Amino acid sequence: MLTQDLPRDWWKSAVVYQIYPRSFADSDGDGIGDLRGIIDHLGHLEALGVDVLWLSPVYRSPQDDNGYDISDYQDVDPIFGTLADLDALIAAAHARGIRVVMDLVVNHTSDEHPWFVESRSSRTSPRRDWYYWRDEPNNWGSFFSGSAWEPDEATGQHYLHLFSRKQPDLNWENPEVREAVYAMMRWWLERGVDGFRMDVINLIDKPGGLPDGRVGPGDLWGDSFSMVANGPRVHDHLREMQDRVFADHPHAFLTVGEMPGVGVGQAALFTDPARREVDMVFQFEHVDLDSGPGGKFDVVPLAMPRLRESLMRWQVGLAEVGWNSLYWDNHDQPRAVSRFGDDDEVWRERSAKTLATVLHTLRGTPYVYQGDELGMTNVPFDSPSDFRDIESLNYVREQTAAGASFGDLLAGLRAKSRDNARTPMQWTGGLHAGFTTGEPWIPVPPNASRVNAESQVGVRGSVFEHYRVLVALRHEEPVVARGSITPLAMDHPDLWAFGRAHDGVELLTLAAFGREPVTVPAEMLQGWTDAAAVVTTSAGAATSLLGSGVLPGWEAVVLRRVSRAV
Ligand code: TEU
Repeated sequence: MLTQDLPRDWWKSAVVYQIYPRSFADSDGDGIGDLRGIIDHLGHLEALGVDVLWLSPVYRSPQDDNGYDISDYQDVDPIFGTLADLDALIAAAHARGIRVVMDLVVNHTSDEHPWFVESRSSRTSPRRDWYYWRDEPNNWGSFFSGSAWEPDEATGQHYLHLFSRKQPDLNWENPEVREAVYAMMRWWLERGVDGFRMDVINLIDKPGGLPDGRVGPGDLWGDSFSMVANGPRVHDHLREMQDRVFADHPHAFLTVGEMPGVGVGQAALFTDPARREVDMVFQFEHVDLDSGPGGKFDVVPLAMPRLRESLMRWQVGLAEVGWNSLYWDNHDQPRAVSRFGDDDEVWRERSAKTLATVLHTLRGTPYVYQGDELGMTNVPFDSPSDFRDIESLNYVREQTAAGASFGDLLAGLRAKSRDNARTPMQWTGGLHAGFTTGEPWIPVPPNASRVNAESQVGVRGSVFEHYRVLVALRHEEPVVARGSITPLAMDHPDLWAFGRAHDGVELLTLAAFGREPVTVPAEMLQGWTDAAAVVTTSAGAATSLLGSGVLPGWEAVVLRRVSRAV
């Protein structure tokens, strides 16, 4: 059962599990995941030991962007179930000691939301100024390809949509808009939710006059992103939100802001508890490192040292003030083991466990995206009909219209399409991986016969069991949640190493990135030879490390000792 007398920063020792409802578990055979399916599989989360369930959107939606286009914030879309089902999920999760964080998508609504329907009804509509209308569009491009402006014949003006044309942006300068959002959030808190993940919340403050964006070489549109990201009034809005929504509520909630383009400095401001804005942010630096000048689908090689440099700089940058969200992937990113690990079947499990070991012993709140705990991989997409995601489909349409062939685009899509993360959860090696008795809305990848929960839960040495050990470590060892962080061997090409220390306890995380064995510098292991290996990706790895100072390829070990100093 849940206790409510929590420390304000309870989430520092929490692990969050993200569910993408469309792809988690289908209970009614329509091929699309739903709330009853999640309720039926809460045991999986409880077995993992996670503390929080982050639910991607289940609100009423035309599903143009799979629910990130909301037409009613206070109702559940029938494909996912009913409001009663959601109440049942919240109650069932709470009964298992798991808190529920909802997705708050308020940079934009659906164009089918009554607010927008009224706003577009006439130029003099009382809700006209709830959105951005202009006679002439500026040159901004949408994040999903094409212009960020859609003409409206009826009123002869254009409206702004940074994402799809069915996702018009709300005008947060309008206090009525803000009050409507705060009322909706309070309504969900009354229903028992434990916090919010806030979608692109650092894009809500558009620059006055909406000036054109820079057009780089080969760009079809002006760069809207740098024009709208991290506007100065975002801080004001978040502080007002704290006052208007959370302040007089006895509970301690979790708030995380998704903030593409946020830097370390801004993140420290956004997550400084004294400023009361958000508890943590999702920053994008490490998930953009393999994006070339042509954008996310223009994939460039990414060696571990660049990835390490970025994440360790964020570790050090928020070590004194602020807090990191730790993630390798989510419903918008390709699968971590394929992108940052090695998804060749010989190395897949080891690299999945090694990636998890690094992430879960860093300083911050770790997020597990559904399927990570099984080592699920990217998908060998082949043809345009394999894709479902509006971002990928719009990209193909725009690029082929500009003369590219699908073949030219396939490598980038295989590596970076969001559909890689959206294939059905692989519960069993059976029909449709046990996800549905119907036809799945997106195909189950071919490796489901090998990569599935049934063959891992309770199986010693499996990726799932390794995640269970890591989650337990964060609960049992305060040094993981609260310890200082010391980057080590930052010049080593294949060794990711760092120290944690708290209250006389020290940890040393050592991870070999790559298939070749890694010899750990002897001076780094001085004083650790009789330490306990509290985490190891295999028994052999700990023996080899403590025996000869060598970490086998794609293996990791966490050593624990009590400080000499104490
Ligand atoms: O994502 C915002 C965002 O930055 C991503 O769209 C990102 O740019 C892109 O996926 C990287 O390829 C949030 C949600 O997580 C995403 O699912 C929605 O599509 C988007 O906002 C609009 O709501």
